[in-house]
Amino acid sequence: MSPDTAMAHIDIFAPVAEALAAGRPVVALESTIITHGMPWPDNSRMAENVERIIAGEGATPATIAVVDGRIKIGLSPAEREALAQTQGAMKLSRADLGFAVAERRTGGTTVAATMIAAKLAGISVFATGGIGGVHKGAELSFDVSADLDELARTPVIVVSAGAKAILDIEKTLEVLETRGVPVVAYQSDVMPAFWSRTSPYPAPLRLDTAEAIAGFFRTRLALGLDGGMLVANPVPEADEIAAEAMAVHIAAAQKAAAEQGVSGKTVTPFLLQKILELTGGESLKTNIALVENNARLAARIAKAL
Ligand code: PSU
Ligand code: MN
Repeated sequence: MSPDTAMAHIDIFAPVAEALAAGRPVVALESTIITHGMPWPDNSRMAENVERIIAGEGATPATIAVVDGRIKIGLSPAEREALAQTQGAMKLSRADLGFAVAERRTGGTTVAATMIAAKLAGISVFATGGIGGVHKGAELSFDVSADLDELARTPVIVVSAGAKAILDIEKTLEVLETRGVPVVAYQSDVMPAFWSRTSPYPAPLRLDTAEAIAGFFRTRLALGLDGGMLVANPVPEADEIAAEAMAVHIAAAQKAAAEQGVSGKTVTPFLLQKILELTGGESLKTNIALVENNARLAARIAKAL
């Protein structure tokens, strides 16, 4: 049998390969947000804008996905558009990334799977919307995202707007602390709550510049502390939805999910879609704004590294 190495399954888009070879800053982007997080054509426009923002900051964007069994590190505009319109794409995490490769499937990579792929390609900074975490009611459902374990084991900086407010933010912070994952709020003393800038929960750590975040990451590597770190970047004020308003919609979406018996991987996409309907599209506008905001900060961190 010929040796079957990771690189045999990976295609690095030429501009990304060039940037990596030259040691220029690269920012990874996930694709579950494209395949499962937003409807077409907003998902496509979002994906394009986010790449443009990263390029505008002087870094190279690398949207990561699995297409017909190939792990793509960076997509061409045509590939990105095709993915945005793919029906029935898988939602890939650590458990099924290898399955999609072996079975030549197509899927969006979650935070966990994107971290794995970014690390294989030598990319240290990754921008998303919100990470997965501990779901409300997890004491009964055991629904805890694999994103949290991945943050604990894979050395990538994940720039997010916190944990999605559909989650139990307090329990999510507890699990991250247990697993030794640093959670750094950017220019804030409290954890942001995805669509809202604030939550009742104090930020475990705070840093105010991209340089300081890069310095912290380097120090952890020097100390041999493995695993990644989570940066929580509050959505811009102009785009936020007040936490009290969101709480009503989140509760209604959760009730609908329970009534319809939604479970497992479909929970997060179901809740996001329901909340989009309940807010008349406002939640989607905010979601797009916060991803763009995270992309900007991620590019600055990548440059500082
Ligand atoms: N952020 C968004 N929209 C999304 C997601 C994040 O703004 O759809 C995705 C991410 O890919 C994250 C996943 O990893 O939701 C979490 O899913 P789960 O709760 O099933 O682990
Ligand atoms: Mn889950």
